[in-house]
Amino acid sequence: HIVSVIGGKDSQAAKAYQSINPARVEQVVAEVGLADAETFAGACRIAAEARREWAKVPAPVRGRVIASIGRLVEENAETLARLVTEEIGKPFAEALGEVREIVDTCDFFLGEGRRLYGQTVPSEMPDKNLFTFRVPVGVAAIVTAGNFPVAVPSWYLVPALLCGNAVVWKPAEYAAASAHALYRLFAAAGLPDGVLNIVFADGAAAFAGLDLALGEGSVQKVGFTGSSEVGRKIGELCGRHLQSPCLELGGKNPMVVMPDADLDLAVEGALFAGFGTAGQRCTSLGTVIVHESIHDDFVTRYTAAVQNAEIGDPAGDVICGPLLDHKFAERFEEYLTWVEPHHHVVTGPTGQITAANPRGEFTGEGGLFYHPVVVDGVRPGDQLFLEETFGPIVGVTTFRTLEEAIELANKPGYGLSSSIYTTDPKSAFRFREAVSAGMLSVNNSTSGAEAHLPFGGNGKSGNGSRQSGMWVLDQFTRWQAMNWDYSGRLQKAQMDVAEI
Ligand code: UN1
Repeated sequence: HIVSVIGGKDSQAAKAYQSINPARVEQVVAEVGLADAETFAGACRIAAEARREWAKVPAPVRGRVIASIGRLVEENAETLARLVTEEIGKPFAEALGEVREIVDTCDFFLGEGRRLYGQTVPSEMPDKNLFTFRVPVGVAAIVTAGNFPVAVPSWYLVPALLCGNAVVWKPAEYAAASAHALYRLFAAAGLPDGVLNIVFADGAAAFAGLDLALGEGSVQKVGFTGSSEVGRKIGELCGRHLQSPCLELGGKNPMVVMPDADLDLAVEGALFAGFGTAGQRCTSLGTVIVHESIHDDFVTRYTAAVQNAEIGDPAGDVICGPLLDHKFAERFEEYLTWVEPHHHVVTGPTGQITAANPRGEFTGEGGLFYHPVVVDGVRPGDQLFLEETFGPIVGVTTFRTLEEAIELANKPGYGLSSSIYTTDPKSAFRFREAVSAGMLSVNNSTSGAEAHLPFGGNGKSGNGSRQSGMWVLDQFTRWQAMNWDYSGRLQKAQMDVAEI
């Protein structure tokens, strides 16, 4: 049984929720107490108190706390990864990779505690110095999805804390046990009470609580990772309170396969990006845009690879586990209705897998497992081409020229990740220049971004904010400019221009 922890204390719950194991839906992983809107706003008030002392702790000392978090996560990596696998059905190897991503993030930011550089800037007047300082924003409210229940939250939590902010974190309910375990590791690293608070709440309560907190002025930054639809609502809410959130939303990530590509490599990349994490990464592959001259060859090889992919118990060595939760399974059923008569499902049956697979090795009875689906013949106007389908389904379409491929890649209007397979640097660089995506890979899949590069998207994938690496510092600090005049007289900028 787990509940919100606010100011270091377990908090009262307003409502009960059960987090289940999607590979065995009968198994309850955690009974979760959900908070109401007032409790959420109360947590923000407590954070607003706690952040004052935390901001005074020297940044290098905060960096040492981040180092301890990294160490604790590393020491508990297998246990945490096992819990992630149990709670959201992520294959164990991927879950371990996700935990590794937290350690990478801590590695990066522990040193940032000794940098957090400001600047000295020349003045237009003599005997005057100009400086800039990074100032913590205050309280960050972080709302995260459960497909990366520990790594993606850490992308916010670690830099926010390092920069001297307090945090109220609302994880996804269906990943509550993983989130709570991560919270405990953060707390054990020596964060003062109230600096990091975890609040379990349903979307409506969190939204209302956030509205209250923004109105009261106890939250200065909102970070949200989740669907484009909810992101839009968060953006509107923040806009009303004159705040600009950090939004990391969905993706319809394209992979362009040029005629000169290494096809085996492209097939392997499309398999991992399309069906790893059961297609439930924001960076998962949406559509393969393959040159018409190699289309048949690609589809034959890709179909074979997908049909041979291991699906089943995520604790084992599989590529594709179950969907995250009942809600996601229901939505995926709806996405499957987007398959149109002119499409060609090349992989066989679609829908939930209820019995042993054709090879009789299926280890997932009683879970939210779905057949991986490859749909050929998708056209630019199709819903399947245009919208994110968080789940194991990949579309295939063809092109004639690189410019046409780029147009197809940009058409859905998302802009998170993208990829091109080619042996010609000219094609790769032209694609880089023209693709509207925050991230692109050359000869690698759309997923698997590293923790020290900017992560984020354009268009429906976000508001241009970037996470990870040094770029995220601009989310959790504000620039403060200072001028110091030691001339002993009032020098007026723009008016007292120095003569030469
Ligand atoms: C997400 O799905 O929200 O690049 C993030 C990747 C991972 C992160 C995915 N490192 O696929």
